[in-house]
Amino acid sequence: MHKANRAAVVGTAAAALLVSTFTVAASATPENAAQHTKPKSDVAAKTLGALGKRADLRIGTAVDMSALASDAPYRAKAAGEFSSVTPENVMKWEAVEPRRGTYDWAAADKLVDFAEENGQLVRGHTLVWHSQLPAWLNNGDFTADELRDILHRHITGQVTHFKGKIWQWDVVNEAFNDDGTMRNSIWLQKLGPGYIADAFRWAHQADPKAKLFINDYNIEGVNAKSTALHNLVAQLRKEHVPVHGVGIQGHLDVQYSAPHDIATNMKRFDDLGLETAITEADVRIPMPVDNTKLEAQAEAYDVLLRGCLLTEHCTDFTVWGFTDKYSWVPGVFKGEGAANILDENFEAKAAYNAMSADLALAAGRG
Ligand code: 9MR
Repeated sequence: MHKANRAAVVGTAAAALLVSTFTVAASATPENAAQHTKPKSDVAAKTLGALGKRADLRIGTAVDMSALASDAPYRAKAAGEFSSVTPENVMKWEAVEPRRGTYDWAAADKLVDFAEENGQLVRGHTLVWHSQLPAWLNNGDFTADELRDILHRHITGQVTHFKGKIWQWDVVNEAFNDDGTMRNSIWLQKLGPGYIADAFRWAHQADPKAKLFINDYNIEGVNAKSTALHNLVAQLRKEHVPVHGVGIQGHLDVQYSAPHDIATNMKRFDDLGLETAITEADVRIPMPVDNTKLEAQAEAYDVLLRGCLLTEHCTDFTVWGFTDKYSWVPGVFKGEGAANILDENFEAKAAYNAMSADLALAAGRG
């Protein structure tokens, strides 16, 4: 189906779904709330990945490599449910170059092989970030020239190692503060804002076919941060810097309202000729979980997915882990958790069913 048709269809269908979700959330007893989210059996039989393909959309997950190695049901779901994967941690700089000049690609290569075995595409995550840098780099006290050379070699080395195997790279991650100013990272401090254009140029030289993304959180709706990012990518495009896409992470919390203007925001990037993707969706819940919170969570996933389906060049929707059994959330947000679409026993939650229903509506027409 042409994606413009997909958007028109989803606009109507998802709006109806959203209204019914609101109605249920407002008036429901736990029993009928659960009933509402039961998908029709033909939809339940299909994986998110399969439904997504019919809507011209890859549905991905971040993968935790220790869980993949030790937990057979986890491995089966990761292999069967999704059509793309992102390494949650193993392609980060501290993992791939723990000592200066000593590279360790083993874990990342394992994920790339896993994806190939299962017919999945890979999102590379991430080349330039302020976090999860190796200690030798953080403590190195390098001059600007040295640091520029180190960054150049890192990007060239990593992108070359995976050349031809990575669909989309998160080249630059989390470069902005929420107020729209640039994050005062080691890169900005020592290299100035030009490090972003350099990073894209170097990545493109190393693998001209990979799609190159800039990725961030709290940019789902129209706000100071997403506007600053929009201004930056518009400028980069004008200068013919090879930036191809914008990744919207999508880390939400049921305590805050879902970003209902996400489609308006994503369209701004689409209008610049860029691809977009939801790259790290999860929706955390203040514990304990109850059905009202699960419905609110389903609605937030629905808003994110609908934003993507309504945007012509939104190419993929990735959840940041798929089961509550493994998640970064409880370790970082005290008293919160259950942020994923399957529970700890890999059972579908309302959020999974909402995604499934959205994709079925988008896929079934046109
Ligand atoms: O999920 C990742 C977690 O296991 C790591 O400890 C953490 C370290 O900062 O990074 C998490 O993933 C982050 C991602 O790479 C970038 N966006 C925010 C994600 C959640 O913190």
